[in-house]
Amino acid sequence: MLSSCGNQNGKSSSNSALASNNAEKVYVAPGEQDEFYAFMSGGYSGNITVYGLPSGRMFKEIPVFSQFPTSGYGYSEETKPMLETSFGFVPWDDSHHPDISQTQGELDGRWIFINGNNTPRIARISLETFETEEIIEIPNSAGNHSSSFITENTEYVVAGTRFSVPVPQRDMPINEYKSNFKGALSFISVDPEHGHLDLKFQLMMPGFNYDLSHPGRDKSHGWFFFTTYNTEEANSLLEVNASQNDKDFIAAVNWKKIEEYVNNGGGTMMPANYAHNVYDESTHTATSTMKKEVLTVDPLKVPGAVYFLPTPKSPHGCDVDPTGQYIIGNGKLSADLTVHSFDKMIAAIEGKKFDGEAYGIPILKFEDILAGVVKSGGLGPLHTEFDGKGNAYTTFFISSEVVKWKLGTWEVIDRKPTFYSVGHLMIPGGNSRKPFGKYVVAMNKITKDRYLPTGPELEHSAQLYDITGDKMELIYDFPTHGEPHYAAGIPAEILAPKSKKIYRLDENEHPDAVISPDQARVERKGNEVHIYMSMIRSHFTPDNIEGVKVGDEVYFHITNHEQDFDVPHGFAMIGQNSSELLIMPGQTKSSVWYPKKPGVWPFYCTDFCSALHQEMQGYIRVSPADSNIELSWSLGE
Ligand code: K7E
Ligand code: CUA
Repeated sequence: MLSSCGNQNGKSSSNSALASNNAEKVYVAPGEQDEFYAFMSGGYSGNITVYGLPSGRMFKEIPVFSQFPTSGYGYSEETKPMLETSFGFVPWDDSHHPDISQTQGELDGRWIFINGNNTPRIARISLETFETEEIIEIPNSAGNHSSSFITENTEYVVAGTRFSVPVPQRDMPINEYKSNFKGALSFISVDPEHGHLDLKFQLMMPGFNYDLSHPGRDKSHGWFFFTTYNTEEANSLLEVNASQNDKDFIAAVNWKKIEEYVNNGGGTMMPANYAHNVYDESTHTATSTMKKEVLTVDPLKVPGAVYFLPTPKSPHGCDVDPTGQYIIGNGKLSADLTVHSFDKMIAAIEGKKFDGEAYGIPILKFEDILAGVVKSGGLGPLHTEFDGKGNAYTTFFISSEVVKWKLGTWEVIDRKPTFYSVGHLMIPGGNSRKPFGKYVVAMNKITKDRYLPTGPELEHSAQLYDITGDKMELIYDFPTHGEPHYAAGIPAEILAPKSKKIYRLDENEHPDAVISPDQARVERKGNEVHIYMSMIRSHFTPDNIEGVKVGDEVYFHITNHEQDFDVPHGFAMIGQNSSELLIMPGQTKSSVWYPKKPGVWPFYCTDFCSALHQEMQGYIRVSPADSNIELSWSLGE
């Protein structure tokens, strides 16, 4: 018996990465810190989770598109506007692709962006506070999947529609899809100082499915590349009908050219309706505005701006190497990887060597632009990342492996199994000019026997490989939350020093803040009762309130007076149809409560904040609707 140490799956230690030097590679001793942050998309959790590498320890879940009772995000009065859309309040989304802001093609660590795939949105998250600061809805889109990827100076965050739709939306027969639906590619400008988002223009492309995208960089900066599938424009049974064409396209978009066209007054303003939600850090409050128009661009009006690169076969990932020379299309129904050459693409465009057109957009000749083919021997290639040392790493979903190959020679150098069915992979900085090629994280769709069973559903599994040598070494497995699709990693030394520790009370501009305890008060305006409260270890001011009546609408506005790092307080009220509030030092948050029954009802702090945390509590007396008990409040009386 070789497997003698209780391993029920009969795996020997050799394929379980138990070599002691591998254990040392992921061991971050107590009190030590990780070398990298990894931001994992949450998929159907709608959020982002933050991990350390190499330890695989989870540090935080950042709420983005989903209500999050742990902090009160999306429940507090201040953050509810973040989740407003043209469809009303949408407290959930499906987030796939985080991307960290860049300056000159290198990670600058100011913001991270992520897409909402379902109700098309793009979010910007501060990497100082790890809070979602802005969400913009994307009109004329559906299945916002080829998003959110940024250009190399964070000029734009780019979003492409996976599902083409009627533009403008209208009631029409589904089977008239072909040549009537449109695919919008949206370019959202990012204010260089504050990061504010503005939908600058939408390119109205033929009605294909725009699956993934990546920016050109360095020499190809100014271009953006989008994979397409369903160039057949099928509207039913796509698994068959969208797999007819031998080749689909990568759309190459010269956004600099379109920007110039738009800056010179080009494009057509079109009525639209989409939400733009902005969180203000000094008032700790978000506002939601509905935008009423969007600038659209017809690609045929800007000659030389858009070309199609034929790419076999229903490509998924669309990745650009750190030099900007190679554009890799991962045909998910193909065994080989297709690599296009940027230089050859430019030469073919200049030589006007076209192979026909689609809806007026020139198609380049496959042979003219091909840099090479990677004969991988794998099945189901999805996504590629780069180590900055001339190597690329591609995931294969069907054959469950990561394949390492060499840019330029296209030879396969190494392949390692993943357990199981890998989607994206991530090398910190792997989507920039300067990757940090020490680790690759494979994000797997299926977990099966990797962890103790937890009923029918297991958390997805990430696997960490050391890529410093010629051969990849699997060194660790760790569970992830939701369904990470893509992730973004960054050296800790870029982010950790600027991480915010407290909100300064003297900078708190929340209109309902209580800056000193003597401002604490309770006010009645008709049937609205506003409780302006402060909190500090270990009491609320006030903690006894009387004169509230059944039928009132009670607003708590609570300011945390702590000015020490990592001392939040929580607030929870019995029977409140909302979550707690977790309030950071110096911050103000509000929530609403509808008292339904007469009685004396307690509230308390939810975060164990001091030895006397259990004493941090109070009472509200609720009287019948017709009571004439005066409003009063007190502390220590
Ligand atoms: Cu391949 Cu949404 Cu980027 Cu999942 S996507 S894996
Ligand atoms: Cu404040 Cu517990």
